[in-house]
Formats: sequence, structure tokens, C-alpha cells
Amino acid sequence: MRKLNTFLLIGTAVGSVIVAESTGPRGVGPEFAKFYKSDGTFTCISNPSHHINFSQINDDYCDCPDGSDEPGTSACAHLSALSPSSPEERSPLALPGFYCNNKGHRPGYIPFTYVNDGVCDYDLCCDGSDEWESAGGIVCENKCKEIGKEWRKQDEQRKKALRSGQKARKELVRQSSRLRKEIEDGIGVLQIEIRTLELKVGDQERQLADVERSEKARLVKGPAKGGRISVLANLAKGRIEELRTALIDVRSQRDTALERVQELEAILYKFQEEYNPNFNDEGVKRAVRSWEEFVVRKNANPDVDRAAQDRDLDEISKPDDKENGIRWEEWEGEELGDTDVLYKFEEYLPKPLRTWIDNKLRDLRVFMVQNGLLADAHHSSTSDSKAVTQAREALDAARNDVNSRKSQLTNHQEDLTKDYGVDDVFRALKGQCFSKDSGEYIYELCWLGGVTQKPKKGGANTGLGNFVSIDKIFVDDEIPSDGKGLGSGDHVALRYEGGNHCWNGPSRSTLVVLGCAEKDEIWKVMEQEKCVYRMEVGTPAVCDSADEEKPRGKDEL
Ligand code: MAN
Repeated sequence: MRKLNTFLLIGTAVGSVIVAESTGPRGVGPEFAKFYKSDGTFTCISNPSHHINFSQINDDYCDCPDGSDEPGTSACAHLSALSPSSPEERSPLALPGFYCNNKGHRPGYIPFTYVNDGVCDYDLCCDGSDEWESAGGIVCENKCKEIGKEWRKQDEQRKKALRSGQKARKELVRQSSRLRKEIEDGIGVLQIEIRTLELKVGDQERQLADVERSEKARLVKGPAKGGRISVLANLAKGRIEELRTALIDVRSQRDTALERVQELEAILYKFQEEYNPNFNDEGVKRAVRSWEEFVVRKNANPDVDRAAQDRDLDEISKPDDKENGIRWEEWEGEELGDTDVLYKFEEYLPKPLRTWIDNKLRDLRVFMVQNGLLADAHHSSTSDSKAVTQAREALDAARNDVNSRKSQLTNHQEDLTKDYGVDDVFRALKGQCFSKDSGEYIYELCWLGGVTQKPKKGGANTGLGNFVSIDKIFVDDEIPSDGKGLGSGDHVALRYEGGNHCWNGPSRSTLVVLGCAEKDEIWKVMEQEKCVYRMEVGTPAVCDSADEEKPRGKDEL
């Protein structure tokens, strides 16, 4: 079958066939018939200065530079070699081709090169009129009746599919608009929540500052139970116990020493009385003299009143109990700091005055702490007090709440500015995935997500790109008979880029070109060049409601 790239069949409404009878010379379509009114001369259509004899029309000789004198032969077919390569360029040919009337089907134009080439081109010329010369004895019988019937059947199916695609698209658009509305509403809610939470953060900040100020104003506390007085009392009690024990020991040693001194003094008194002074022993005489001097010195400094001293020592040595000494229990567990005592006195004042004094005292303390006049209870402790920790945690939680709402808000706002295609239609499809088994791989496409190549024999998946943008491209294809193809014209195309890096090549990328279909389906996957992929995909998302009136491909013109 020939490729029908540039030649057209003419038809419009569902089930109807326009039978356009040509009234001019062979191969002239009805829209050009007006140029072929016989009045002896013919003016080349695109070259009005060029006149020829009317008999030169279809004489199998190319006279006009635009080929318009040979509508029914292939004599000017060589001009089609100069056909434009893009829709913007103009063809030198004045006519689109040889007109086939195709009665019973759709009329159409066939390339001049196909005229009388010995091949029946039923796809374009079902009536066989292109082979009017029966070149090489070929006879192309008119098959328009059956071809037309089959075409109308398929056309009806295509149109049905198109209608249901359009219906599905309308539903997608409805869903998208609902989703958009949800996001818009969400933005409103988030804005209110953020304002409320910001007030809460302000409250929490004030509460934390308050608690921190109170903490700062507190004096350094003792390590464990009780305040400084309690600690001091404990230390003093222990120390006094030690001293008392030592005193009792020393007193007992003193008493022993005194007993020995008395015993020695008695020996020496006896020696003084009983020694013989006439016995001229110098050593003895010197010892007696020293003793006598000692007795003189002793009498000059009599012993303290030992009885009184002992009474005192007895008193001191008694243990502390409820009747005697210090009542330690009165000091133990004392929690008040020195300045706290001051605060106690506030309790006796009327509340307004108490609050005023309290604030003044707090300010004074903070001032003293800040100026190094008072220890900073807050910073001297290794960790925050429970109250500060709780206040800080509450503030952090409130701030986290605000931040998370703000990031949701930014996401929502950005989302509303994103391109989701005409009528926002891809919003409803976003994230939905579907796949196709093709060769060694399963290819998966996720709307506005990623394209993945999954090896059927196992192994790692390969990313063929992530969604980047929605584009439009021109495609010059014919639609296959099953309808699963793009057709000629502008098509919505999604660009997926930045996939897995290709060895010795670029990052993988995929162009996803879309055609109208009843449901999402990957029609074709091609690797056009190494690691550059193209997918042709059917989806209701691109079933334009104007499509029913508008032809999908050139073959439907
Ligand atoms: C894999 C697949 C192929 C690709 C090569 C490039 O085999 O992704 O599509 O051509 O890598 O090395």
C-alpha cells in the first residue's frame, strides 16, 4: 500500500459522503473547475500572464510552470519533486493532485506521479480513475461501494470513540476544576490557620520570655534538697560533731597527763625533803635547785580553776538534742533563699500592691543578674528548668506548625501557577500511571511524573525522564485503521527530561506525543536515537470537542 502522506480524501459529516462531481477536464476537482471554462484559451492558474490553447490541456505535455494545464496526466508530476518541505513554503503546483471522484465513498486527490503508473491506488482512488489509460493493460475496477461501506463503518467507530473521549475529557476537566477549587479553598484555610498560629507563636514567645525572666530572677539553689541554709546547717552539724569528739579525746589525754605530772611532783617533793644537803653531790644539788625554781614559777602562775573549766567542757560535750545545744531539725529542709524571705512578706500585701512589688523586685533582680551583681540562676544551672523547657517546647511546636502550614501554602500557590494544559485537564490525571509491553521492556508513563523502562528479564529499571513541560508539536502521520495513531496536525506533547544517564550519551529523555482516545493507552514506543525516546499515547485529555467537525488527519479532509 502506498504511503498517503500528502494526499487527501475529502469528507465531513458522520456517515455522509460528499459526492463532488467534477465538471471540468479529467482530474480537475470541483473547486478548480472555474479555471477550466472553455473559451479557446487557458490561463495558467498561478501564472496569469501565461496563456495556452485550451486544446493543450491534458495533452500529456507540461506547458504551465504550475502544472495546471495537466490536471489529468502525470506530465507535470516532476514539479511535485519541488514540493514544499514545510507548510509555510508554497508548492509550484497549482493543483493538489489528480482528482478522483470516488462516487460511493469520499472524493480525493492522488499524487500526479500515481496517475497511469500501472498501480491501482484504492486507498485514495477507489474508483480506479487514476489508471484511465490502463497502462500495461491494468484495469482498476471501481471498488468505492465496498471500500466506502467499510470506511463508513470504521469512521462511525472512530467517531463513537471520539465522542466518548470527549465525554471522558469533560469529566476530567470537571475533576480538575474540582481539584483546583479544593486547592484554592485550601489556600484560604491555610491563610487563616497561619494567622491564628502566628498569634499563638506570639503568645508562646511571651510565655517563654516570662518564664525565662522568672528563672533569671531566682537565686542559685542548693544541689539537692533544701536551700543554702539547709546545706550550711548540715555542714555545721557535722563539723560540730567532729569538734565535740575531738574535745572529749583531748580532755581525756589532758587528764592522763595531769595525773602523771602530779605523780612526778610528789616524787620530787619527796626527793627535796629527803635528800642530804651535806652530801656534796653537785648533780643532786643542781637538780634540787631547778625543782625549787620550777615550784616558784608554778606558784606564780597557779592552775586555772579546773572545776569550772570541766563544767564548761561537760556542757560543750553534751550531744545536741531537744533540750540542749542547737536544734538542727529547725534548719534542715529549709528551702528559702535569702531574698525569697523578702518575697514571703509580699503574701501579707493586697494583690495589686503585691503584683507591683513583685514586678519591681523581678526587674531589680534581672538588672542585678545582668550587671553581675547577683548570680544568674538560669545560666548557672546545667539545664533549663522544667517550666522553661515546657515553654520552649510549646513555642517550638507552634513555630513548626506555622512553618509546615506556610510550606503547604507555598506549594498550593505554586501549584495554581503551574501549566496543567488546556482547561487544566492534566491536573486530574497527575500521578496516574499506565504501561505498555514493548520488546525487551515494559514502558511505564506517569502523567506529569516520570517515564520508566522496566526490563522484562529482570534487573534495574531505567528512568527515561521526568515531566518538564507541556508543548505542542506538528506531526505528519496517517491514522492507522484501528484508530490508534496520531494523524496529521498539531499535537499536545509532554516533555520528560533528566532521566538516567546514558553511557557515552545524554541523560535519557522522552517526548510523549498525545492523540485523542477513549482511554489512556501507550500506542507506540520508539528509541529514535540512543537514549532519546518518543511515545505516542492516546488519552481523552486531548479529545477536543471541535474534533468531530475538524478532521483528524489529511486522509479525512
Ligand atoms: C539500555 C536501554 C536502552 C538504551 C541503552 C543505552 O539498554 O535503556 O534503551 O539504548 O541502555 O546504553
